[in-house]
Amino acid sequence: MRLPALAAATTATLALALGALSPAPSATGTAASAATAFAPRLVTVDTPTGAHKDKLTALGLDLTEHAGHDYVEVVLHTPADLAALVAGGFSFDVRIPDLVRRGVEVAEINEAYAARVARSPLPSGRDTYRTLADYEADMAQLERDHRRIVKRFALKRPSLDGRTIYGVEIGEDVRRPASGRPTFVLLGVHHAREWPSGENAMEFAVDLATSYGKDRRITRMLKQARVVVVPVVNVDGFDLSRTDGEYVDLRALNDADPLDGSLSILGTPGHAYKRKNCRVLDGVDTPDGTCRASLTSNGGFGIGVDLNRNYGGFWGGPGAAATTPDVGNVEAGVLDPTYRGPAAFSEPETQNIQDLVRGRQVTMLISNHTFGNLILRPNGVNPSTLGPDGKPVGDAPDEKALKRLGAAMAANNGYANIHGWQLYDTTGTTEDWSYNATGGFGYTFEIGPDEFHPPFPDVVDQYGGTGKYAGGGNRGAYLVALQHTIDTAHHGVLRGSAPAGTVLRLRKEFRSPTWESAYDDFVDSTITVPRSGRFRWVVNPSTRPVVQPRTYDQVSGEPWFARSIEGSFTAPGSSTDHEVRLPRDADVLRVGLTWPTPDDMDLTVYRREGDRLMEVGSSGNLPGTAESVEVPDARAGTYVLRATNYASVAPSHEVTVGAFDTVTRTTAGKREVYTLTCERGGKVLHRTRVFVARGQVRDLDLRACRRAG
Ligand code: 0X9
Ligand code: ZN
Repeated sequence: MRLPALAAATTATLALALGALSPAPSATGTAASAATAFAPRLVTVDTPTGAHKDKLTALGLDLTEHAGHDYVEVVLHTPADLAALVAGGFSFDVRIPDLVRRGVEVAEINEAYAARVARSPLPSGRDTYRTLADYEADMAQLERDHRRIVKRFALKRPSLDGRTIYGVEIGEDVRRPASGRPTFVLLGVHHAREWPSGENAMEFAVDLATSYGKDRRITRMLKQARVVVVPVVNVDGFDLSRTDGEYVDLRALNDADPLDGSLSILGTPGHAYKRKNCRVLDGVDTPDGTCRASLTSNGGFGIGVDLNRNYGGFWGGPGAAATTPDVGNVEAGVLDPTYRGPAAFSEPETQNIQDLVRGRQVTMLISNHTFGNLILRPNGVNPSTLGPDGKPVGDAPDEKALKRLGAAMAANNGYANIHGWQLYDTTGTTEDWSYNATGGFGYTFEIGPDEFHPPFPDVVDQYGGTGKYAGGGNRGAYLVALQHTIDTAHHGVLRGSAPAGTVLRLRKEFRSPTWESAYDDFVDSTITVPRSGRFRWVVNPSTRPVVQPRTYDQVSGEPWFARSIEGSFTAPGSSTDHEVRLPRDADVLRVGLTWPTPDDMDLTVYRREGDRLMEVGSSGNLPGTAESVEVPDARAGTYVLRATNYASVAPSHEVTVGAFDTVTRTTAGKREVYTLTCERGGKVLHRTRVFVARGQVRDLDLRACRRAG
């Protein structure tokens, strides 16, 4: 492992960090604040019911994707975070008590690993995490070593701190036009602290480049597709996290501390656990470096826009914080970990990916994150959620195929193949936009079991797979994704003949729905007809998933069974159970809880199964809001309705029950077409409309292009 030079600049950063910790540090004052400093920690919060999860989400804490049916892991950055959790009445276990110290341990493990192995089994042989400079150097080197198949390129917009963001394009004869070959986009590090997400993407790029010509399967696929890898989307955030991560580690290793160990334990790990980008003020490009200098009380954690809530897909909906905090949210607003930004695509980093995806036929996309060992597919919100059009969002129209491909990838890395919303709702994520705007399949990978940036050997294991998954891993999963990229059973094919050298352009303009309104969007990609005069263009379907017909169930009329039960005073912290017998199966069972005071009660609904109670729904709104639970497909039997006094002085409460039938409805849906133009020297020679469905091959008659030319 390489140690960074501890230069004057680093000492200045340390002084800044200290300044943030105690405004006027004197020698003794600093020692005192260091001794009492709050160590950021990872805790496992008990969430035995859905109501607990709702309440936890409303606290605006830094929830991780690592969660199960009865727990969620949460990073506590500040004493205020801890206080909010305690005040919320949550019980929790501390999993990593001090993330700064854990950083030291990880550094030591990495150092030992690097000393032990000359070369790791990774395609690059690397034995420690790349810095941003390493990524840039490696991409440049990969191009130098493999000029026929690797092209490095700069994304359209620089980062807020003025950095150029690079990616690599890989494929046979990459310097020639792609001539109708589809693209697989592989992304890393939307979230600054999620280092393995960049490593896995970069290693796959190295793997493809070095396997071409040696591995038959890879060589064949690189003849038919292009792979675009952007290993670090959030370059500013990553650089802060990566350098502070290392720096904190060194500070705590006393012998490497530039200030002699006297200041070795700080209250925050600097930016090591930063998540968002470097936007300090909405819409304002502050001077480069402002982000690093702006250490807030929680180590810079609050600064920035969450890039994975800033995309246009359902932007502004559930699971993303707005600029103004909701009532009752402790940290929501611009400081929230899921701050969505002031508008869809307000950030240069998301605009870059939008440009990339709309300018090619991206038939497959994976955005890598850490952690949780998950493969997540669209949509990001529960299908029963009422969407922007007032109707349930429903499943993605390609749900069956998305699930099947997820399973094929999961067979390689052993991850759980689930819907994005199964852990918590999100809107404005990468794949919710890319899938709904283009029809190209999109997934989030949550790499690794339990840490944002674990010891490096874990990266090696995740990439290549271990145990049952040895020889598979993320490498195997990405290869399945690449196979899907070229599998025309899932895409459209346009083919025909046109004069060699003609530019064919496929364009579609549309309004992409956000949660509140819609914005102008488009896709626009071109090919140049090859010398043979024959073209074959693999494309996404012309109709977007988001406008396809979708089926949902709607409650019809009055309840055929209704009950209202009065409950008496229930002491704080305790609960009262009420029972009802549902005489026959109901399409929907609705249960409500109200009480006369503006404080907090919760509702959990159970079905009696023998002598066990199975939870079938729960509701935990903020104080002053009534609770309601909807149980779909409720079978006849006994239901227990539990009213819990969370923090209420109410002398009584009322539980209502209603059973309803539903009718299945289908939205109208739309059929969309592309506009295809033939162009020469920028002049449009011919224009036609093209409809193409998944799996459809369209023979196009472009003789008109010839005549006009
Ligand atoms: O919250 C996120 O952005 C992702 N998890 S992370 O811990 N890496 O931050 C998950 C995004 C996709 N997940 C869902 N759609 N639920
Ligand atoms: Zn993430």
